[in-house]
Amino acid sequence: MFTKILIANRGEIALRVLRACKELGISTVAVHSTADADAMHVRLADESVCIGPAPARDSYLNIPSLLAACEITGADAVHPGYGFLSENARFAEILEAHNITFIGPTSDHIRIMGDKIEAKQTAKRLGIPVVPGSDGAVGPKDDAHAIAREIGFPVLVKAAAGGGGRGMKVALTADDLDNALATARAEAKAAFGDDALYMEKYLAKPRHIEIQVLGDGQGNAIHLGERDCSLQRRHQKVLEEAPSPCLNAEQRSQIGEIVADAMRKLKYRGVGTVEFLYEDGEFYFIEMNTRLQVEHPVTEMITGIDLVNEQIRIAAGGTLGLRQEDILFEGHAIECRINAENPRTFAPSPGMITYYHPPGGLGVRVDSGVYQGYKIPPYYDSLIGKLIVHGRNRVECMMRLRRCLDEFVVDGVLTTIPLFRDLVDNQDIANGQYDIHWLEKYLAEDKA
Ligand code: MV4
Repeated sequence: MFTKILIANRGEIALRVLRACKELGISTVAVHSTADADAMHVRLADESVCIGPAPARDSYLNIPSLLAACEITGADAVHPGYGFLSENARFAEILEAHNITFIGPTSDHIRIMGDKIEAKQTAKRLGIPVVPGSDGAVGPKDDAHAIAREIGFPVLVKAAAGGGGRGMKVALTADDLDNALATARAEAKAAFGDDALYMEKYLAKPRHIEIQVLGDGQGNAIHLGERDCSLQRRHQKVLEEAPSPCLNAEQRSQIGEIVADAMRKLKYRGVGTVEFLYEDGEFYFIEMNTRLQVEHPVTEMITGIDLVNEQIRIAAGGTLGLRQEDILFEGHAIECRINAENPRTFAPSPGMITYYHPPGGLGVRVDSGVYQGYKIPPYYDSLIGKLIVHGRNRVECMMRLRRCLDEFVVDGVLTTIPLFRDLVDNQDIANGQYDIHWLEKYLAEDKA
């Protein structure tokens, strides 16, 4: 096992990882920018190192600085959290070259899944159902119109280097196709320096359902069920739940087994998430994330499994101790992302938290790095915490969530808490009847 882990992140996820390290008896090193000297992750870690100025590219994304911090403190492993360098294959390689363990998958697996065309071809080869589309990239010399006719309109043009919704263009009919391709190519070139494109059948009203997997890199892998993450705004998840209101146990185990089997063949190591669009009872692979995700706690709440503990044990060479039949799904969990933002305009609202009172009680978890008197810096994303609520069933979970939202006080900055108070009283949400476009429509109507 490791003796000292450096946590290459900040905020609530740095605390989440710290807690897992403490329970394993592993020393911790926090890193921070000059803007984060007063952050909670710095206070709770055994040691801390300032790695640069406020802008993330000079600190949390600064690989030489992070290497120096490992060297100075003698850390033998790095946990990247999510975002920042968590899906940077080069970072994983550099650490390994310095005999420091990257707590995550192999750099090869990170690289494959980072290229959306390669990811999709790999998924398909491993038996995962994918969205019908071009088999690989659509080059400038290919007959894009013939491919699109084969797929059937509307088609969606996507960037190989994209993901998270960037560089996508819909072509409703053949008349739109040249335009969609040209715009997508120009945007992809500018944003990623890679203009490789592919095409897919456009699914009009799907849900976003993702499967959590855990593998040990030695051919053992299990699934931990799904999360429904359909409630998004501008490709940012807002509320996530597990299980999905639209799946039964049989559907869960069917898609879960397909994904777990694929991960066994791939010899995948660590935690991963396989993302699907789900429409009319069918699953369609879109992407795979090779990191711990923001919304991992809803899975932890219904399975009782500590995903960060598993990540660390597996990175240290441990085998998967859990068998698929050991995984039992109990009750229902919902996560609300609490952002320091105006709940109507979503404009960031940094500043001092003058009063802070989180909810508590049975089935309630608050993952947050803030405290009363903490000054939220303006340089990073606006997530200040997550409220995760568990109940024996979805109805109990929703009632408990409503109670928790009433209890939650964050003064001094604006937060998205009022939005969640509205959502828990909405009939569609109560019924679990929503798709990936529901929230944007709701927000557009609400403003009228
Ligand atoms: C799609 C799609 C419809 N059809 N692919 C957006 C982010 C990226 N991960 C994939 N995305 C989509 N891919 C096909 N073939 C619609 C979306 C999409 C979306 C997906 C998940 C959650 C929210 C979304 C919001 C808009 C569009």
